[in-house]
Amino acid sequence: MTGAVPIDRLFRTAALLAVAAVFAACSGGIVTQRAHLLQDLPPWAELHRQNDAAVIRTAAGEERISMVQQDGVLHISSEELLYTSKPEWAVADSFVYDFDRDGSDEVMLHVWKRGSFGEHQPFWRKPDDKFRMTEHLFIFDWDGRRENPLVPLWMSSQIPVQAQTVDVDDAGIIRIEAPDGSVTLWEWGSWGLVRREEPA
Ligand SMILES: [Ca+2]
Repeated sequence: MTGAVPIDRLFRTAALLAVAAVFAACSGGIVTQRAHLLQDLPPWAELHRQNDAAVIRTAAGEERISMVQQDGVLHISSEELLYTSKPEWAVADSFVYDFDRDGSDEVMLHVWKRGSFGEHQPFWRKPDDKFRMTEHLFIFDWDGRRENPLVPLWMSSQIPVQAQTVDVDDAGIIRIEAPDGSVTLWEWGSWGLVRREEPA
């Protein structure tokens, strides 16, 4: 039987090639979607880079983490990788603060994504709303014991202002600067962020 290839080996080879082709197609699709996501950001959008150590205060104590952010992807680690932001998000910036003043810190992300809503877009919205790049502020509780330690606390739909930069001061006041230089201030209300009047 020299030179003959067993039929089961042919099937295995064909199956492996098929799996490889599907994997290449899928990963290529993800890369392409990601590239289009970043390309479709408005020219004034800024995706900040950071490589910072942070301390998160929880009811059980303090946890030291590192937050590495580059090209719209955020990684949070302690001794091991704990969190990677979703591939369909471009994370512009991230913050740790006790926004709701309950004694435990939250993580807030400034995110670009397609569409104002998540999976459950209201039926009366136009289909093309799903593809428009929109800005969001997402606030998460932190639970380092969970597989995904970011637990959604408040997930905004599209924010009503353009945010080129977002900053948080020592009092937890969120300062959003638009590309035209105009500034709005936001803070935690009874449930979620509310606009704050400019100080006199
Ligand atoms: Ca809190």
